[in-house]
Amino acid sequence: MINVLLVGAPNSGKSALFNRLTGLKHKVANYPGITIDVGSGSLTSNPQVTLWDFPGTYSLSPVSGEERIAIAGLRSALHDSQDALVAMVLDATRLEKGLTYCLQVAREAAQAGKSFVVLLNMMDLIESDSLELDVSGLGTALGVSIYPVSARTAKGIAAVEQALQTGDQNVAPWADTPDALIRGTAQQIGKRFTPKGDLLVRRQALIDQWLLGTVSGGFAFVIIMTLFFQAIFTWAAPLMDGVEAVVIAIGSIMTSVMPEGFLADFVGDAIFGGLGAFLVFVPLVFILTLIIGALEDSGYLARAALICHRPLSLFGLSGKSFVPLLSGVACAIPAIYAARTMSSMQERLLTYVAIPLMPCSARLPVYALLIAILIPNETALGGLIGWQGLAMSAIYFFGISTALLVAAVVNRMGDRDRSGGPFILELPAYRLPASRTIFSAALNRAGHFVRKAGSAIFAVTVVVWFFGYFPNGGEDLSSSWLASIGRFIEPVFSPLGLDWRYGVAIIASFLAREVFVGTLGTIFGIESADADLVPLADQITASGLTVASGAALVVFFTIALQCVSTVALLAREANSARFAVTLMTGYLVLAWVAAFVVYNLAAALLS
Ligand SMILES: Nc1nc2c(ncn2[C@@H]2O[C@H](COP(=O)(O)OP(=O)(O)OP(=O)(O)O)[C@@H](O)[C@H]2O)c(=O)[nH]1
Ligand SMILES: [Mg+2]
Repeated sequence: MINVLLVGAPNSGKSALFNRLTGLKHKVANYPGITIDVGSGSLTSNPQVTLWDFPGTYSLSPVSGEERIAIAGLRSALHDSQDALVAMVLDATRLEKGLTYCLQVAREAAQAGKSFVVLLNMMDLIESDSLELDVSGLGTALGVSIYPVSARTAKGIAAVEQALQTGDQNVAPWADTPDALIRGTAQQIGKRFTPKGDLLVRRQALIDQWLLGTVSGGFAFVIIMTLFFQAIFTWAAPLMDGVEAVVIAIGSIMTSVMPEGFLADFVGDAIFGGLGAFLVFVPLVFILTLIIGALEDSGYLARAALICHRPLSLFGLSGKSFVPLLSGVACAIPAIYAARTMSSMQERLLTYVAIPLMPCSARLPVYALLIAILIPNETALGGLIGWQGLAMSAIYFFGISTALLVAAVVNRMGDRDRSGGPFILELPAYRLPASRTIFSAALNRAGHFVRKAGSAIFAVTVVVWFFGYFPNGGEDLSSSWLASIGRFIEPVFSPLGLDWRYGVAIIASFLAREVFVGTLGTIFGIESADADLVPLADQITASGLTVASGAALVVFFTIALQCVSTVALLAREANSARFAVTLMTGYLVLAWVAAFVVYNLAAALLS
C-alpha cells in the first residue's frame, strides 16, 4: 500500500491530474478553491496505490476553515500513515506562486521521513507558447525528483504513474531549514527559474485591461451574462424539440400496439405524458452546465467575481459570494458547499439566505413550460433576440434581484458590524476551456438530474395517475378521487386564479420542483379523451390558462423553497435547524403573497 498525497497551490491542476491517474471525475475548474474536501481514489494501473486529492493551499499557515482542515489532514497523513509519498503539484506557468508552500511541505515531509516528488504540471502551455524552462535545473535546486507533465494532454503521465508506484523516492533535504530561510530560498528559486519569454503574460494583461476596466468591464459583463441566458434557450430549443418528437413518437407506437384499456391508458398518461413531459427539459440542464463549465474553465469567472465585488457589497455580500451564488443557478446543493470557503460566518449565512432564491435548474422545466404556453415563439431584430429567451432572462433577472434584495433586508436587520476582511482572489490565467472535461461534467449533471428527479417523478406520476384514473376508469377526471382531494386544497390556490389541477401539481412539486411538470402531464393526459399524444404545452394552452395565473405560477416558483435536500443541507451547514425551517416557511409565505399580488395586478391590467 502506498498513499500518495497530491498537494499544491489552488488551481495548479491537482484534481485534473488526480482524474487522469485514477479515472475518476473530481470537479476541475479554472478558479482557485474548487476542491473543498480531501477525496481519494486508487491508481488505475495499480490498485495498491491510493491517491489523495487535497484542497489547494498557499502556505502552511491556513486562512480559511477549509484550509485548516486540509493542512491538519496533510499533517496527520504525513506523521501517522506508514507509506506516504508527497506529490507536490506545481503550475509551471506560475512557479513563484507555489514554491514557498512546496518547500514548506518538503520540510514537513522530510521531518516525518517521507518521500517527496514534484509534478511540474501544465507543461503543454510551456510548449505551446515556446517558453524556456530549465526543468532539471529546477529539480536540482529543490533537491528532489521532478516530473514534467500535462494533465490536459496526458504527456508525461506514464512516467508519473511509474514514479508513484515506487515508494523509494528522495526525502527532501530541507528538514532543518528555518521558515524565514525557506521563504527566501523559494523566492530566489522562483526568480531564477520563471519561464523565459513571457508572451503569455503580456497577452493576458491586455485582455484584462478590457475585461476588468471600469466601463468596458461592466459592459462586457452585461453582454456575457445576456448571451449566457440567450444561449441556454436558443441552443437547447432544437434538442428539446428533438426529445419531444421522440417521446411522442415512441409513446404513440407503444399505445397503438397495446390493447385498449387500463394498461394502455397507464402507459400513455403516466409514462409518456408524465415522465416524458419532464424528459423534454433535460437538454436545458445539459446546456446550462456546459456553458457554466466553459465560463469557469476560461478563467472569466474569477474576473466576474471581482467585478461583482463592489455591487454585491451593497447588499451585504461580497465577491466571495459570487461563485456560490452562480453555482446556485445550476443547483443549490453544490452552491451551499461552495460557500464553505467563506471565512466570515455572518457573510456565509447571508449567502445561504440568498442561495435558495437563485434560479436553479430544477425550476428550469417549470419556467420553460410556462414560457412555451404564455410567450409566442417569435424573434426580433432579424432573429437575434427571441422573445422566449428574453422572457427567460427576465425571470432569471427577477429571481436574482429578489435574492439580492432579501439579502440586503436581512443584512439590515442584523447587526452590521461585520468583519468580512478584504476580498483577495488570485486571478487564474485565461485558458481555452477543456472541451472533454466540461462535456463529461455536463453529461454527468444531466444524468444525475434524470436519476434524481426521474425517480421522484415516476413515483409521483404513478400515484397521481392512480387517483386520477379511478374510480371511473379515466372517463371523467373531474369526478375522480384526485379531483376530490384537489378540491379540498383548491381554496389555497384559487386566489391565484389556479384550479385544483395546478394545486395538486404544486403540492407534488414539494418533492422536487420538476415533479410539477410530470404531474401536470399525467393529469392532462388522463383528461384528454383522444388517444393521440399531444405536447403538454399545447394541452395547457387549449385548457385556457390565463396570463395572470401563469405569471402568478412563475412568481411562486421563483420564490418558494420547495426542495427537501436544500433545507436539510442548510440545517447542517448553518448548524441550525431553526435557520433552515425559518427560511423555508418565510419563502413559502412570501411566494404566495407575491404570487397573489402579481395575479391581481396582471388580471386588473389585462382586463
Ligand atoms: N492547459 C492545461 N490546463 C490544465 C492542466 N492541468 C489542469 N489544467 C486546468 O487548470 C485548471 C485548474 O485545475 P484543477 O484540477 O481544478 O486545479 P486544482 O489544483 O485541483 O484546484 P483547487 O481544487 O482549486 O485547489 C482547470 O481549468 C484545468 O482544466 C494542464 O496540464 N494543462
Ligand atoms: Mg481540486
